[in-house]
Amino acid sequence: MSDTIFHKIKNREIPSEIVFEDEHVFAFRDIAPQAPVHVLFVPKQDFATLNDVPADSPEIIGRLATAAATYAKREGFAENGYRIVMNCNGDGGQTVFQIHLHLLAGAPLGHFGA
Ligand code: D5M
Repeated sequence: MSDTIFHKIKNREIPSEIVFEDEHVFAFRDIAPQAPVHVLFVPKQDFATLNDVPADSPEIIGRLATAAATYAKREGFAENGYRIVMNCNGDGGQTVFQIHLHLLAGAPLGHFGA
């Protein structure tokens, strides 16, 4: 769990464009963007999936969402809008097992389902 690709990005061991960082969260551009803006927000504390975040620590997730909103406002697309998504385990489509919030923006996004 301490050697995922996202750890290597956090530690600058592999190249990535880090676009946001504070005490608790770092964020970088997704390597396979699904929208004109596609940024991943990752807590500096390690959790493999959303299921592993203690119920009495909602701030872990809250910080990801507020970091995404801060970034959206800073970059000027907050008013137009954006989407945040977190995938969990197989059916959710999770492929990297270090929790992360996807921020998608830059174009009207369709509704989605199964
Ligand atoms: O999302 C995992 C996301 O991680 C997926 O959209 C690709 C992205 N990814 C994988 N490797 C990299 C690197 N090296 N840089 C940037 N982005 C990366 P999930 O929700 O787990 O499916």
